Amino acid sequence: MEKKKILITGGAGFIGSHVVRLFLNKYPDYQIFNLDALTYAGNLENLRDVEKKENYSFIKADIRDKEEMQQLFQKYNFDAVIHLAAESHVDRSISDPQSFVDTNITGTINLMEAALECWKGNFEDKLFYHISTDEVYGSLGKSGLFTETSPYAPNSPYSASKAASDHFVRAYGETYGLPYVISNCSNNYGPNQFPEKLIPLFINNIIKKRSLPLYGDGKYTRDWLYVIDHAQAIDLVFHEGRNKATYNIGGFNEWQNIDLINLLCGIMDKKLGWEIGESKTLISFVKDRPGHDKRYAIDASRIKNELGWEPSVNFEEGLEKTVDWYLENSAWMEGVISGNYQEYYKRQY
Ligand code: NAD
Ligand code: TDX
Repeated sequence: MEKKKILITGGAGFIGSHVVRLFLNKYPDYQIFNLDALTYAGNLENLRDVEKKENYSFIKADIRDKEEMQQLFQKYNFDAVIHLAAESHVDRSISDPQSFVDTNITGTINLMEAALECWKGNFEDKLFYHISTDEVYGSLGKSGLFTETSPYAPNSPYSASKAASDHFVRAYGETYGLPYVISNCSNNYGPNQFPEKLIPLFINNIIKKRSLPLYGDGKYTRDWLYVIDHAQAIDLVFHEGRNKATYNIGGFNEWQNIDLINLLCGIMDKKLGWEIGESKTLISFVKDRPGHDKRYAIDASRIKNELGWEPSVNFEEGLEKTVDWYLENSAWMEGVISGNYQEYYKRQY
C-alpha cells in the first residue's frame, strides 16, 4: 500500500521541528514532507538527528508562492496538511505587519487552494490542520479562561493575521467542504526556540551578561507549555480530532513574566555557578510593547475530555531541561544569532 503523504509546513521552525521529529519516529508508515522557506526562523540544524530517515523529504518553498503550492500538490498528491509555517513574533509584526498578512493569511489561502484543486472534491481521508494561537482571543482580565467559544478579539498584527487565517480555514470548510481542524495553543517553550522570544532571549542574555528587557511592569501573564507536550497534542488532534472542530491547548500553567524571570534567573545562577541573585541584577524594566495583552490563560478541557490529552512536563523541570539544552548547544545559539539577528536586536532594544 502507498504510504500516507503528510505535508508539514514550517517544519524547520521551533514547534514544527518537534512535530516533524515526533511523526517521523512514531509513524514510519507515513511519508513526511517538510515544506519550509527557511526564513530567519527556519533552521535545518533543528532536524539533523532525523534528516536521513527514509520517510523524510525536505522541500524548500515559500507558501506565498501560489503557483508553486499548486505544482507541489499536483506533483506529490499530499493526503493531509499540518500547517505551522508562519511569521510568529509579535514584536516583528508591529514593525512589519505586511509580511504577516502575506505569509499568515495569503500563504494559508494558497495552501488551501492548492489542496482543493488537488483533492477535487474527494475528501475521504483528507485533512487540513491549521496550527493557531490563543492570541486570537485577545486579552483576559484578572480572572477567566479562553474557551473554544470565546469571541475573537486580536490586538496585534500577528494575532490579527492568525485570527484571519483561522476564519479563512473555517470559511473554506463551510463553503468548499474542505475537511479541517484548528488548534489554538498557549505560549510554548523548550529546545530550538529562536532567541527573540522571552525565554531563549533571556537565557542567551544572561549567559552574555546583557540586560534582560522586561516590558512594562513585568506583570503580564502567559500560560506556558513545553513544546513536546504541544507536539503530542497536535498528533492527537490530527488523528482523532473531529472534522471542523477547534481545540484549545494550554499548560494550566500561568506565570507573570516577572515571576517566571525570577525562576529562570535562579536556575541560571545555579547552572552557571554564579552567586544567588546575580542574574537578577540584569533585569531592566523597559518601554512596554504597544497593544500588549495583559493575560492569556487557556481552558484545555475539551481536548482533555474528548481526546484524553494533558500536559506531562512540570514547568520547573521543563524550564531546567530547556536551560540545559541551551547550555549544551551553544553552537546552535551562536549560529542563529550571527548575521541579521544583530541588526534586529539593535533595532528592538
Ligand atoms: P517559528 O517562527 O519558530 O517557525 C516558523 C517556520 O515557518 C520557520 O521555519 C520559517 O522558516 C517558516 N516560514 C515562515 N514564513 C514562511 C513562508 N512564507 N513559507 C514557508 N515557510 C515559512 O514559529 P513557531 O514558534 O514554531 O510557531 C509555529 C506555528 O505555531 C505558527 O503558526 C505559530 O503561529 C503557532 N504557534 C506558536 C506558539 C509559540 O508559542 N511559539 C504558540 C501557539 C501557536
Ligand atoms: O524582550 C521581551 N521582554 C518581555 O517582557 C520579550 C521578547 C517579551 N516580553 C514579554 C512579552 C510577553 O508578555 O514576555 C511575554 C512573552 O513574550 P513572547 O515570548 O514574545 O511571546 P508572546 O508575545 O506571548 O507570543 C507567543 O505566544 C503565542 C509566541 O511568540 C506566539 O507565536 C504564540 O502564538
